[in-house]
Amino acid sequence: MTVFKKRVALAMASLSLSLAFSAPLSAEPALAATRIVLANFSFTPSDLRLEAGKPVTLHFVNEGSGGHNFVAPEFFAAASMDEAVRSRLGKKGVVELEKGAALDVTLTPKAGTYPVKCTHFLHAGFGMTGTITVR
Ligand SMILES: [Cu+2]
Repeated sequence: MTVFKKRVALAMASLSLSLAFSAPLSAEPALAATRIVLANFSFTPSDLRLEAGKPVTLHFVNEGSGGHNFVAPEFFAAASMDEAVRSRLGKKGVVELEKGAALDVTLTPKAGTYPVKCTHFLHAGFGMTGTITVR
């Protein structure tokens, strides 16, 4: 076997292994999902409500005519999530989306009330603000 073939075989083996692990177990309840729409100039819902300690996937979609973001530094800092997800959001806790873009963020929220805003120029003043309430 050439080195290349060995590497391919190894990659295939680890791929099937990770697929096996990522396949949902039928006994486990489905992960809760919440859709959050960014538009000109609003968040829907603007009063996001989540359950403390319960993992959830936040599905962000930008349906606006330009770029928008969802900035909630305190909320993301308090929540637990994979390091890869945390580094995607950055230290300031920003979901940045170009027009038409979407992003899934899976996390476990911590109880509290957190402000949200879009930090694009003037967007918060036009109404792109909201709150996240975690109970
Ligand atoms: Cu905006």
